[in-house]
Amino acid sequence: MIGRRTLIGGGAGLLLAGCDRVVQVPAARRILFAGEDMQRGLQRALMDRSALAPEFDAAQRSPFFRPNGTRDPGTANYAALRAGKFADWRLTVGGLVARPLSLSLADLGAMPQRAQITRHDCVEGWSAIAKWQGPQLATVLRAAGLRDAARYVMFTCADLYGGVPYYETIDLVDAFHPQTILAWALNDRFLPVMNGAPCRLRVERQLGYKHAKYLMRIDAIASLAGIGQGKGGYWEDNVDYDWYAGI
Ligand SMILES: Nc1nc2c(c(=O)[nH]1)N[C@H]1C(S)=C(S)[C@@H](COP(=O)(O)O)O[C@H]1N2
Ligand SMILES: [Mo]
Repeated sequence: MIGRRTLIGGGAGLLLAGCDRVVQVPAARRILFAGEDMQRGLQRALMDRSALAPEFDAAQRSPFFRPNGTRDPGTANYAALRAGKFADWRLTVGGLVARPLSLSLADLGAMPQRAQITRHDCVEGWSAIAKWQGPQLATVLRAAGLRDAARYVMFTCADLYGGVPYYETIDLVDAFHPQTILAWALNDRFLPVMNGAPCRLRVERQLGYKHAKYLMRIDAIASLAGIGQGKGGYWEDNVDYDWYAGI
């Protein structure tokens, strides 16, 4: 097992040891923090990414879980699925998997469930606490069987931004994190349309924009390079949000 000590024993350890002095030398600081990739890599190396996000009591839930971003995808396809109470909705699981899947809401509900009361933090500066329920993403990925080359999981949504479906990606550490679920229930009811019906990602160690709503496809992929502008998500590609939005 690679522990925190092993990780900071490498390049990051040097940084930490000389931390006070290093940040006072502008040239050294520029070099050390030159690449955004390096900064992000350092943050990820120092974080215990398997740690659980805090969970709360039922009484601590927010009275209302406000929607943000798309409140209704509004496409003809989504309107038809919605009119049929999502009986015809299927979640396609493909890409670098051994067994592609097509899952109905009933299929998701029949899998082992995880329920969690967590706090959602939006980068725009609001938070809300709610209960989410659904199968762990890990369960679905194991059922599909990731191929060796898989490194990331991509989510494709029903809503369009500039004609293109909202998309997001996470790495396999977050994909297999125990609190990463495909939520179909919010506070013990089916997801409201404004919050991503019929199914949305909850990836509790990351900021709100990573929690893709209106899921249509999940694909195991080898790299972010071929998607959008290559930064791994709609906001990452278009507004410069960080790909790794760990909290
Ligand atoms: N498909 C899709 N997913 C999305 C968004 C969106 O516009 N479309 N907005 C994101 C943002 S910025 C946040 S904060 C949360 C908001 O979730 P909520 O609408 O349930 O509050 O969804 C995220 N997932
Ligand atoms: Mo957000």
